[in-house]
Amino acid sequence: MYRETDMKTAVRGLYGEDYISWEQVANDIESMYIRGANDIGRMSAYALHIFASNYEGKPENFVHELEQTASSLFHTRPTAVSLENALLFVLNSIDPVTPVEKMRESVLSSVVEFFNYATSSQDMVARLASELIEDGAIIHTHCNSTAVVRALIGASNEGKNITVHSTESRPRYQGRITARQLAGAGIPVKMMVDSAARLYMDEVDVVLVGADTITYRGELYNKIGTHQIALAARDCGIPLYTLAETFKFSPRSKAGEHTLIELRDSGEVAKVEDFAGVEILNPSFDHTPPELVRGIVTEGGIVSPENVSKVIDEKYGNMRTDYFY
Ligand code: RI2
Repeated sequence: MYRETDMKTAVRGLYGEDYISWEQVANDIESMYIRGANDIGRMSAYALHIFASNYEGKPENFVHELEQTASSLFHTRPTAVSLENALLFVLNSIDPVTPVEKMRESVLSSVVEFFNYATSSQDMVARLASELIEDGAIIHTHCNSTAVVRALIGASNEGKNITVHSTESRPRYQGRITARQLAGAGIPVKMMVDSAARLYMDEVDVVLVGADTITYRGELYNKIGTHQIALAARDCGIPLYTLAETFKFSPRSKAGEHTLIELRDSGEVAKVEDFAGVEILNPSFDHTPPELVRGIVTEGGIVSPENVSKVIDEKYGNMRTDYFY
């Protein structure tokens, strides 16, 4: 578990960087140097740790400037609710009528608490998901979910002989990261272009994917291409599970708030100058309906899509969640 005193060391160990400003963290999240829903949650919280540690402004401005900083971080990647929930966790930790030093301490301690919670919940999700994987299974995964990679390596380390199909996940090719990570752990991997998923789905026993946001009605927002893989899985009668720590559940979606799908720069897809007159679309995520999701593996166990609302009500019922709207 991390302590307040070793947060900087922890972050250096995870990302190889010494972050001296919250803006540096925001830039690295936006550029996807820091990526993955769990990581961007932890690091957006850590950005508030840097803000609070360095704050030298007027005491009466602390809350406003903290909220402004959180809002800037919120807009770096709008789809993964892990980022928003991390910021909400910290913002809800302060009592604005207490002295600024007390509020600063609340921010610092809540960041450490969130960091530890995000770490331990990913451990549990990976462990529970590895139990879904049978010896001899072929598993399809998409993009690069740390929770999924850890579950697969865990199953392999338990002696299960598995093979993984990994779709490379254009345009940023996070599925290639997955392929290298699993091959490096000695797991047989077959990597393919995204559009090959259906052709090989007949060989697959189970699909495991990560999650960026799970909505109140159990809809899954994940890397672009996930919905098509879910349709292919249903076509073949194969279950799809998503691995999602509960800070990837969206309290805002209870009010029917639509989850924004991040549209990234067209230049990630192709050289724009080579396609005069062509609109190049680059949505980073899509949304998979709950009926295509067999279960959501959380740190508290497997949740069915229809029960997500209960988890959100229990977890977020007493939190203020309207800071950014
Ligand atoms: P973990 C990633 O998004 C993928 O969509 C992945 O499924 C999800 O975050 C969850 O990742 P991006 O950051 O939290 O690559 O399981 O855009 O690592």
